[in-house]
Amino acid sequence: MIPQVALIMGSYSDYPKLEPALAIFREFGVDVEVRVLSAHRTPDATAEFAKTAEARGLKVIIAAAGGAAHLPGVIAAQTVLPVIGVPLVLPALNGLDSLLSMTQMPAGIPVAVMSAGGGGPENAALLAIAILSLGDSGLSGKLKTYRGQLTAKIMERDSSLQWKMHANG
Ligand code: RP5
Repeated sequence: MIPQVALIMGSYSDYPKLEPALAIFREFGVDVEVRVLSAHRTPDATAEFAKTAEARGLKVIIAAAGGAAHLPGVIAAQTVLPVIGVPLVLPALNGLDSLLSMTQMPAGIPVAVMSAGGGGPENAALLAIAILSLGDSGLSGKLKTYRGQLTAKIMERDSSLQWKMHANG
C-alpha cells in the first residue's frame, strides 16, 4: 500500500530517537515513508519531496530535527498537507533550540509542534494517526482502543499504589 504518512528526519543520527514513533505506526499497522532529508544540507531534495508529497498520496508529514530545526517549516512552506514538527534534543542547548526553531512560524504556514524529548515522537505518530482516522473508521477504532488501554494501565497502577500505601500505613 502507498504510505499516507511520511516521517522525515534531518539526519540519520536522529533515527534512534524516532524509533518510538515507528513502533506506534507498526502497532497500528500504518505504512510510513521514512526519509533522511535536511533543510540545510539537501535543500533541493527536501523541496522536491514537499512539492510532490500530495500528488504521491501522502496525507500527513512528520518532520523531526535537532538544533537549527527548520525542516518542518521548510516542508510546510511547500505543501498544504498537515506538517507535524518533532523538536529533537541535542546536548548543546537541550532541545530548546529545536523547539523554538519550530514553533514561531509566521501566520499562514502552520506547523503542529510536539514536545521536545519525552513523548514527542510517539505523540507525532499518534497525531498523524488521528488525522488519518478522520477518513478511516477502522483506524479510529484502533485509536480508541489504544486510549482505553492507556486509561486501564493508569487505573491499574493507581490501584496497586493504593494497596501499597495502605499496606505500609
Ligand atoms: C539536524 O542537525 C539533524 O536533525 C540533527 O538532529 C542535527 C545534527 O545532525 P548530524 O550532525 O548528527 O548529522 O539537521
